[in-house]
Amino acid sequence: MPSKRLSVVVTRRLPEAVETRLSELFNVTLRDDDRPMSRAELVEAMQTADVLVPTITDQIDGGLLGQAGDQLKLIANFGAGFDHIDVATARQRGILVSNTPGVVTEDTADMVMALMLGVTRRMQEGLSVMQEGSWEGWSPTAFLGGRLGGRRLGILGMGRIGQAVARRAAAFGMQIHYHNRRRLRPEIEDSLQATYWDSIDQMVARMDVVSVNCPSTPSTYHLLNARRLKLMKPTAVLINTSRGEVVDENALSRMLKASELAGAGLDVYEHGLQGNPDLRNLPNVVMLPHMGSATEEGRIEMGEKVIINVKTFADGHRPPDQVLPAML
Ligand code: 8YV
Repeated sequence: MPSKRLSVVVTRRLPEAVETRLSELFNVTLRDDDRPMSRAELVEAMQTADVLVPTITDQIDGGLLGQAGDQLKLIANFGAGFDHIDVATARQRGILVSNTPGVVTEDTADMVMALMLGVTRRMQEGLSVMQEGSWEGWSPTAFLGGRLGGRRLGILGMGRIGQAVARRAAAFGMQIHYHNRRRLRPEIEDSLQATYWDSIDQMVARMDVVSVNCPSTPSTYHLLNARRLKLMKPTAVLINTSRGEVVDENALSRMLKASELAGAGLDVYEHGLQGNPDLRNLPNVVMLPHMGSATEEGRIEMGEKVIINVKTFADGHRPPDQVLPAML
């Protein structure tokens, strides 16, 4: 006799193909609209579902996990980062957590390059002039930016995304430097022609562009704090496509306003959905609404990863992308 189909609650609208396949395989509850679930809705979901499929917009903290029903056995996150889930508490309660690594790598790295070019080639200013209709025509000295080729790029966090950024930046002629918790194996370092810095302080002080590509964990909170940001060259540019919490956003915005940093390209924010209002009107800042991994292909692949994780679990095995508290 076939065993009971797992009950799966998905907290946001997902691409249609993903929702269809989930519905074929499991007893799925999908959203009618795409607004994030309220806390009360999340509690209800966690009291009824065997598997919860949340996204970054759901804060799955200890308080919420404490209200989960005994039937909840897997949180299969739709996304690579899992800093919004209290994985340690989930583990204590016997709830597995999985994520979708790998599928956001190339798209996020593309966006890092887009932001780097956006800032160094002054695209924000160019766009504004065209949108306002105030362009006065070509001039030999108008909108002069800087060339990426020859600049030193310091990558903070040399995991999958950091390495994908390094490959792209090398093709633009940049010199690749990095800091990572663990130094890369020599053959990978060689293939990326990347120079390792043990000291973040020393690295950031010498870079023309710094790209944040590490996850948000208790140990990376404000990794770029006011003191470290001040070590950067006034001509340097900061790119953050990781998590807002890694950078002290107030300190960054003060420095950008005071021209103590040349510019920033930001896809993620420490303070709220709209981003820091102080940053919004600065011409040397390119701000995007967390679009780094937002491609049709990437979202489908994320969904496929979620399906594999849930199906493998339903078949009695550990999900291939299970995450553990020790990974933080
Ligand atoms: C996703 C991300 O869009 O995967 C991640 O960790 O930051 C994003 O690019 C988001 O998390 C989906 O939940």
